[in-house]
Amino acid sequence: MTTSLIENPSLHASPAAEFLDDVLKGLSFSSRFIPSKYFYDDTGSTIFDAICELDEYYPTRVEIEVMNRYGDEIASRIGSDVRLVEYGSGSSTKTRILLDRLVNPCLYVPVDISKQQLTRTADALARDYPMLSIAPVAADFTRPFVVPTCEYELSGTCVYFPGSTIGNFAQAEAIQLLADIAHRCERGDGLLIGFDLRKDIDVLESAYNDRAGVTAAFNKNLLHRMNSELGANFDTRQFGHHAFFNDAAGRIEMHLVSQREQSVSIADHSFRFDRSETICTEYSHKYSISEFKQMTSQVGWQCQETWTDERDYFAVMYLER
Ligand code: AVJ
Repeated sequence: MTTSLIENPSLHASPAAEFLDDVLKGLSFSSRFIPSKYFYDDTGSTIFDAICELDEYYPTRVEIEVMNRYGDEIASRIGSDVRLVEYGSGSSTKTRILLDRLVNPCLYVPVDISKQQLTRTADALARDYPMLSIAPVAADFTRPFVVPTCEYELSGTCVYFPGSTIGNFAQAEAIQLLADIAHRCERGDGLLIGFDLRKDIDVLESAYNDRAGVTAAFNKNLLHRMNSELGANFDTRQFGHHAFFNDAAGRIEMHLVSQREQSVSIADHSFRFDRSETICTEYSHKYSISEFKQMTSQVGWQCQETWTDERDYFAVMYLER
């Protein structure tokens, strides 16, 4: 049973104005930067689903493998009669592994910035889990939002944050977000989080520079989006895709690289790009388990258990408030 989609004040009154604001600000910085949340318009979400099918892009596949292998253990750690709140629910593929194993979850709250995908996913889940109460929330989870409650007694809340999306935040922002989540939780509530682990640089860089160029299309979709939604005049052929591992910062960085000297106008602003000047469009931090334990314990989370795949490529960690 699904309640109608809740639109949260955390979503800017006009997403377009916020998009324009963030782009004008981001392109005015000396090291130009556009937040990766703007990848996920409908086209971007579809391209991302294609990325998850790529041989080189292992995170999604490996996380699903870990969830399938240890799903029963994980579900029993979470316990029965919980409210499951999922950040950045996307297509909820992994959620089904949990929902198949959780005992009497009393409410599932998918939270996502993409309303279309949220509605599609909630409807599909409602069909497949007719006994489950679903309350989808369209919100930017980096901002305060209201979490729906359920009509009957629940044993607690488990926040589910898969997909290494935590890796897209600069470390200070990631710590702040984990603190905000803790702040919204009661003592004893849980956090089940998936994060990508540090590994051989070649494996990492191949995952973000796939041979078929799908990640490049994902990255360049941002230029198309700025042209269509903000009236910009990016010549998309004059920007290339580049992703590399910044060892010192412990993260993959994705950039759009200007192929020649050029100017781009957006609204009544004009931005000059030198040849090989870049726009950073995404960070994807890679952590060790000890680093992540240390980071989460700083803001009120205590690690209870961690599950990884045989090659220690990806970790799923359960923590309690
Ligand atoms: C799912 C958002 C975590 O950073 O690995 C995939 C997004 N970017 N390929 C990631 C992404 C390039 C992905 N996240």
